[in-house]
Amino acid sequence: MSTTPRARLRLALSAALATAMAAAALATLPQAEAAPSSGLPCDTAPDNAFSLTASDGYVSTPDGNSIYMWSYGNSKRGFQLPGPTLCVTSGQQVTVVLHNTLPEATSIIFPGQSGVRAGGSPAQPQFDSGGSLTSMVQAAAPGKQVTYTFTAGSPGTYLYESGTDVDKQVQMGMYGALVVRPAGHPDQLNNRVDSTFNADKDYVFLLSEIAPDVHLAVERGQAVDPSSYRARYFMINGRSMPDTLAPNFASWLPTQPYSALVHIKPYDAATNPRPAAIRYLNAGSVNFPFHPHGSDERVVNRDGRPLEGPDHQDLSYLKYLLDVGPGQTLDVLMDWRDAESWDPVDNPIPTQIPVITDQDLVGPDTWFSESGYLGVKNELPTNITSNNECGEYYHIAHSHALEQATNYGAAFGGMMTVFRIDPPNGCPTN
Ligand SMILES: [Cu+2]
Repeated sequence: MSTTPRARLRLALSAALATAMAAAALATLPQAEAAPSSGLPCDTAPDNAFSLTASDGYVSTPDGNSIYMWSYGNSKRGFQLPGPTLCVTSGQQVTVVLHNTLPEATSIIFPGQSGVRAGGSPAQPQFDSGGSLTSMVQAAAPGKQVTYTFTAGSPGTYLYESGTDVDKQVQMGMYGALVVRPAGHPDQLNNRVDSTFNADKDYVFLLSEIAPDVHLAVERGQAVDPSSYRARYFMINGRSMPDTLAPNFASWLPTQPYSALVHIKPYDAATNPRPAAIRYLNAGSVNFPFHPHGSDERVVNRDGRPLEGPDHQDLSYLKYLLDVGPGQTLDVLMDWRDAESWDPVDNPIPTQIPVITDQDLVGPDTWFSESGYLGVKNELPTNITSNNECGEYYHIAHSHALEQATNYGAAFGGMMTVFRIDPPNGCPTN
C-alpha cells in the first residue's frame, strides 16, 4: 500500500488515538503499570514452572463483533488470546502443566524443542486401538491435566500450540509464543554478538486468522464443516487494527492483552545505536506477507535457528517484505534511519504539505504537524488541532495480502499496526 497523505492521515489519527488511549489505560489499570504500554510482556516463573489452563472465552473485533475462542491462559489470570508469552533462558529446564477445562482432549506441542517429555514419558504421537492418530502428543482429557518438560534449546522464538485436532483447535486459538533467550545475553536474539538489540525494544508479532463460521459451529456444539472455512479476521497478537495500537492490558480488551504498537527512536551512533527486535510468528494456515513502510528489517533467526553458515558466516539478510509461512518464526532487527540527512538549515529537503481539505477529512482535528520532518512542528492553520504530539513519525506496517488488512472485508484493519518513531531527543509528553 502506498502512503498517500490521505492514508497517512487515517493511520496517524488512529495512532494518536492509541496514544491517548494508552495514557488513559495507564492511569486506570493496575497491571498496566507493571507492564510497558507496548513491547513484550513476558510470563516468567520460578524454576520456569508454568501453569496454563485451556479454556474458552470471547475476543472482540474492531467492527463490533465478538468471537468465541479457545486458548491457553495463565492459570492465575484466565482466558486470553494469544496464550501467554513464555520467556525462558536457553539451557534451563522448563515445566508446563496444562489444565484442560475444554469439553474435549487437548495438548501442547513445542515445535523446535527436543527431548520434550509428557507425563514423564517421551512426547510422542498417540493412536487409538484402530491405529488412527488421535493426537501428536500426550493430551489431557477434559477436567484432567498433563505435564510437559524440556530443556530450552537454541535461542530464538517459537510457537507453542495444540497437537490435538490441530486444524480445529489451532484455528480456535490454541497458540502462544515461547521466547528462548541466550544464556547471559538477554539482549541478543541468538548467541551471536551481531544479534544484539535494545532490550527495552523487544516486540512479538504473533500473526493469526479467524474463520468465524468455525467458531460459531464449535460454540453451538455442531460439527465443523471444513468447506465453510473462510478467514474474515486477521490479527497481530490476537488483535486487529486499530485495536493493535492500544496499550498492553488495555481495560477495554480484557481478553486480548498484547499491544502491537512499535515505539522507537531514530538510529544514532552515540545515543541510540541498538536496533529493536521484532519476533514474527505465524499461527495461521496461509502465508502472511508482512512489511513495515519506510524500513527494511534484518532477518537473523528463522524457526529459532541463527542464519549462519557452517563456519559461523553471517547469513542474515535485509528484507522489506517478510513472507512468514504457516508455523514459521522469523526474528528480525529493525531500526529507523534518517536516510536523507535532513537539516532545517543545511539540508531543508522540500516537503509537500497536504491540502487543507485532506487535513480536514475526518473533522476539525488533524494529525499533521505542518512539517514533513521528524521533531519539527510548524504553525498550524486556524481551527486545526494537532494530534501529533511532538513531530513524531508514524509508519504503517501491515500484511500486503490486502484482504488480510481488513476487518471482515472492510479496509483498513486486520493485520496492521503502526511503528511510531519519536524525535531523537524523545517526546516530552511520552
Ligand atoms: Cu504497504
